[in-house]
Amino acid sequence: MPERGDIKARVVALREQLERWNHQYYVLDEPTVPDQDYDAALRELQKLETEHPELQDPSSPTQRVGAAPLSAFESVAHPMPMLSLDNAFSDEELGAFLQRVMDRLDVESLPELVAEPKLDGIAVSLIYRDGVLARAATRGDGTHGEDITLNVRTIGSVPLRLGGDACPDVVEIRGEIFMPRAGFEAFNEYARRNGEKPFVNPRNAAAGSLRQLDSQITARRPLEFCAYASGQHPESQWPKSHWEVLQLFASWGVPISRYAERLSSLEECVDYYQRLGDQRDSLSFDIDGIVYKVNDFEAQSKLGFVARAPRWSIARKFPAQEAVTKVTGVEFQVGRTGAITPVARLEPVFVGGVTVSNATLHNMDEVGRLELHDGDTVVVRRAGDVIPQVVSVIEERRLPDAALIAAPSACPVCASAVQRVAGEATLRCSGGLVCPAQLKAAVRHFASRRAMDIDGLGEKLVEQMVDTGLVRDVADLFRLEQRSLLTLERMGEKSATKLLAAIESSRRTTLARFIFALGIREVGEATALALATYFGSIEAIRAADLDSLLEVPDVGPVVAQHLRAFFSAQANQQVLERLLAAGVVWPAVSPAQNAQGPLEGQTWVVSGKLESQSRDEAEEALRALGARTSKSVSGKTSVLLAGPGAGSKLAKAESLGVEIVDEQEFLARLAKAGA
Ligand code: 9MJ
Repeated sequence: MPERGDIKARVVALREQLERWNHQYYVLDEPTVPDQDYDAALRELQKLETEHPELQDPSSPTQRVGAAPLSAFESVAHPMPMLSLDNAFSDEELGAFLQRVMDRLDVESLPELVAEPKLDGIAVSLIYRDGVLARAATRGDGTHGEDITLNVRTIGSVPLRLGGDACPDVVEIRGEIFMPRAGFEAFNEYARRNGEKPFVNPRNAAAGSLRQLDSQITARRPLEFCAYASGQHPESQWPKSHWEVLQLFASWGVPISRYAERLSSLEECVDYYQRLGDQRDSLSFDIDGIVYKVNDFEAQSKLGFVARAPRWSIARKFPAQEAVTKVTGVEFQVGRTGAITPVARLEPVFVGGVTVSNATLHNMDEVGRLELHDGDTVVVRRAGDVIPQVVSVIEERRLPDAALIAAPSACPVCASAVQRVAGEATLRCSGGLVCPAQLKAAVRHFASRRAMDIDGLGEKLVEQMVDTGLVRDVADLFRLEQRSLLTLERMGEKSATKLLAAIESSRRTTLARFIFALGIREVGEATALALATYFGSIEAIRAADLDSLLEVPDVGPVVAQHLRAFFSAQANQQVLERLLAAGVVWPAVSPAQNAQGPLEGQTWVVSGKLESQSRDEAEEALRALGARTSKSVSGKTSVLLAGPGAGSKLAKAESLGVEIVDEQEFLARLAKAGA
């Protein structure tokens, strides 16, 4: 039986170890131990605390899993009011604010400012007593908020104990709790699959997660914290500026924004706004503007407050990503695989920096969940380059006799029966390539840049070719003649000659591109590449049975079924024969069955925004070539693929001397590896 003192020492050591790992994982974004080691240490600590209740402690990492549910949140007073910010909606308004600052301070030149992204989450106050998180509260009305300590304890990036050498007896740290976009998407995907209502946006998701009386629910939500201000703090030995406070927080292990910068002119402020605005879409979290703050505390107190906003700070807002408009109708579009997508036609509305007149409704489940009626007033969201979406309906504004939007029973394009696979939300037209909509989409895909790359075969042209019956399947493209092309509208001799030359040169392709171009369900570029690398020939892929298809990295049972279904359909076999007879060729690929992928042994990290594909797709392509992929840069990383906005991962890779490649180089390497 170990001594009680030994047990206590072990408990303390485990807590320190777990908090250190937590900080490395959540704050520094640099995991240092495998999940199993973390879980094993946590379980050991949980066991010791259960066996020795006298050693339990509210700041123990075991508390991060949540506590017993509350019946209500308590109202708590803020030691100092929590302020909101005034807004500026143009450079002129920002300039006027800066001028007022100079006038009030009676100075000729602008004092130093700190600029930081304005996080779109929930403002909170964290009070630490003797370095231990003692209370967390929402902003509420600014003077009183709700005590959400148990919920906030579950958030991994909130230190339960401040690190560093000296921390004050009492200090209040203020900041934002938010849900990163990836966590929001994953959470909503999970909610949709389980028939729960998805959240409208990451901000609502963060608010909803913090509002849980059961902190074990909050513990399962992907929330993060970022500090941006102090509240109550000791008078002596306190920093003289906002910037220094941020550095002090960081030295205690509290996450701060890595985008904060010190600026000293209107030009620099405008430039910062533009730079962050350009990065806005590729950030991993939502921001709705830039906050500028006078850095020096003495200047701040000279400036003081008006109403509930400080005179030393302003929020310059970005264009709103949500707007309210009316649905004028719902159209059902038929995609390449027959999937029928409901699209809302909207009264044009300016949102996310552009005028939007259509928004996706995803599928009929989503329409059902929204209970969308004709003419409904809705909230539309357009974040980044994501397709605009209808996120919610304002029921109070529904017209009295509006009709509920119903699913079509026949394909709106070819009138074939509509099918719905059990367990799938998608409606599908059963017409296959008899359906002009599916055929058009198949031809467009076949000709697209990353497939057969037929230059000049645009959407309008494909439309005409299918409507006039010139093209009945993709193989017909290789039988087009100058004479028949000239019958199409707006097609002159010159364009026809050019198009025929483009079709001619597209015959020489790669096996991977050809497989991708066939448009087999769920066979994207990465899977096509994996199939080409593994089998080496179209004959081998056609002939492969389910078992051998499942041997291919990247191919699971669903994809294997789609492949078998595609290659066993007689119509597809005929098209394939005709394509090969038309002289589609590619350089021989030596089959890699049983051999290693060309990137075997390498670990890649993908970061920042890519032009040609999403990060997930790039990772998939790398894995198909045998590489390992990881989310964080470490000594084990072989190559970092860095797009714009790669940020801290780029800095880390540079400091570790990890090879860094841009997207162009990445595509060149994929091509060399047989893509
Ligand atoms: C946000 N939301 O990111 C402040 N904020 O400072 C930042 N909010 C703030 N600062 C004083 N970065 C009051 C609010």
